Amino acid sequence: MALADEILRRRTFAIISHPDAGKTTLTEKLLLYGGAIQLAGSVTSRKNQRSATSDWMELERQRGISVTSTVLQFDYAGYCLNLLDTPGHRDFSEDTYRVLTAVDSVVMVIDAGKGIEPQTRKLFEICRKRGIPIFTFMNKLDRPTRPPLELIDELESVLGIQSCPMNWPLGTGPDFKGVYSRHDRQAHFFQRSAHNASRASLKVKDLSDPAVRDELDDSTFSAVSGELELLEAATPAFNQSAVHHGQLTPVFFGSAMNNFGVQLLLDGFLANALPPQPRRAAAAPDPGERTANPVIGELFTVAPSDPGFSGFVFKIQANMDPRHRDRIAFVRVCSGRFEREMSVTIPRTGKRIRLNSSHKLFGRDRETVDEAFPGDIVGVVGHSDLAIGDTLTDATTKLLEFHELPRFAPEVFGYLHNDNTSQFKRFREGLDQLLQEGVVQVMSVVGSSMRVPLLGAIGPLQFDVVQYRLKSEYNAESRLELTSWSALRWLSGDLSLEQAVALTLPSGAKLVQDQNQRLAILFDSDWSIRYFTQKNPGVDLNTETG
Ligand SMILES: Nc1nc2c(ncn2[C@@H]2O[C@H](COP(=O)(O)OP(=O)(O)OP(=O)(O)O)[C@@H](O)[C@H]2O)c(=O)[nH]1
Ligand SMILES: [Mg+2]
Repeated sequence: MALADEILRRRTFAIISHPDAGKTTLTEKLLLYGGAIQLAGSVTSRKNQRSATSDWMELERQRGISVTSTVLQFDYAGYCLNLLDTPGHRDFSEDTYRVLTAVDSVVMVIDAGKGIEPQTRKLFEICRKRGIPIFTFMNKLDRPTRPPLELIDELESVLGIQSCPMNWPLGTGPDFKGVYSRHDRQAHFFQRSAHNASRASLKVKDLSDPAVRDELDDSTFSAVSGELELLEAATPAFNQSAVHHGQLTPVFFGSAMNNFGVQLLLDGFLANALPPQPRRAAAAPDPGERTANPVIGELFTVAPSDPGFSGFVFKIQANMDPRHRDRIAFVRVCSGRFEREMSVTIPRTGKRIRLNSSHKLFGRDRETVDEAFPGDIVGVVGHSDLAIGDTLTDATTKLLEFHELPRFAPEVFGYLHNDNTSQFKRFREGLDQLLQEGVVQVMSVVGSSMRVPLLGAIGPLQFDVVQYRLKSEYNAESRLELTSWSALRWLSGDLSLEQAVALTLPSGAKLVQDQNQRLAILFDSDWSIRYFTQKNPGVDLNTETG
């Protein structure tokens, strides 16, 4: 197939939301349609020990939450989908943000019983900044929900995005009878299937059909009719271009757990989502001439159809498969054709490496891939010099870099002790790996001779993951000593170490250097940050670093 055709059939998207809205459950059901898994695993069912394909990590299975994002690639109806299930918990949001740099659209899941929750709002804002098209799935219609019109209204009043309901619920909770598709005026009736695990069968009718009328009690019928009338008058007409620009979100209702409304979502998504999009890049400086601000010159556009290969690493994960115990760099292909054994340059180091082990990913499973195309996420194994944020280019592509991945300021800090010195080597090796994955950040206090690593995280669950993985993957015990610092602010790159040491710090604040030697200050309160700003006018404090 020609490069252009391969690009056209790709759809790369993430599923995002507040914790527990049903992302992993929806992911499982979407896989069913691709025939990618025989029987979708139920996230909570312990009875038959079937577990979700995308929550592969032991810790995720134990706690029933997603800790890390997962890539699943599968074919459906002639399309090649790269689906990324993300963790909803705020503590893992950096991983989710990185995923958002690698996709072309998102499906935002909302628990219809709760409406828009804080983490959904935050993730939505990131998507909006990036202009990513957003599709909305109102989930858990099998349970009592907020009034559907209120849910729609909230999209506009809380998120500020216009919405177009593609279908509409016929009752909710115990009275949930199905959904009505507005564009083709068809009713899809809800039927629970055995174990909620196989395809729910659908009967399709017309809403004016007496057969529909008979399914609904009087009050549901009149409520739905009224709501539909109101929608016609009050919501904008469907406009694909507005969807593509992230200004209008198509809304689908259903129940992921019961596999209801999932196919309508998938088909509506495929009919309206964009294929891989062009990306912005900058010329790469010589490795020896890098400064704190690596972006040089004007940004330019890299189109997927550009013949030269380019891509970037947005995630690193080790030990996904206990049988291999290796490290996978997740590469989003941006342009050209990716080939299994190709040689690529890493502009950050100037090094050329030959890729000898490249995989298509499906949760923790992998399969050797011979070629891949823009939009694909490829797992590259066995190159310890690849870091998160690295660009890869082939010899025919001019040296360029994608500057997609900022680091966020950690908000909890702790010293991680290794009390058992006989385990030190394993402890260090494990910690170095987790740092490369960006699970936590490490910093050192300027002028201190303390050897115990000082770690920073967005939230305390990240520390749990570090300690759990050190134990389970590296057999190293650790002890966390939390500190009272609660904020880190990076200083601007042009400040020298001498100048930074001379700054007036409030008591309790400390000057540190992060793993890239960038200077930052740790504070223990907002008050302390304000005090610093007053005492050091003209010194910028940054919550993100490039
Ligand atoms: N009643 C009902 N429960 C659902 C539905 N979809 C998901 N759930 C339940 O909601 C809970 C959370 O589901 P997950 O799919 O793990 O949620 P998640 O969004 O992936 O959560 P995190 O990854 O931890 O952010 C589980 O107990 C699911 O069984 C649904 O349609 N109806
Ligand atoms: Mg999940």
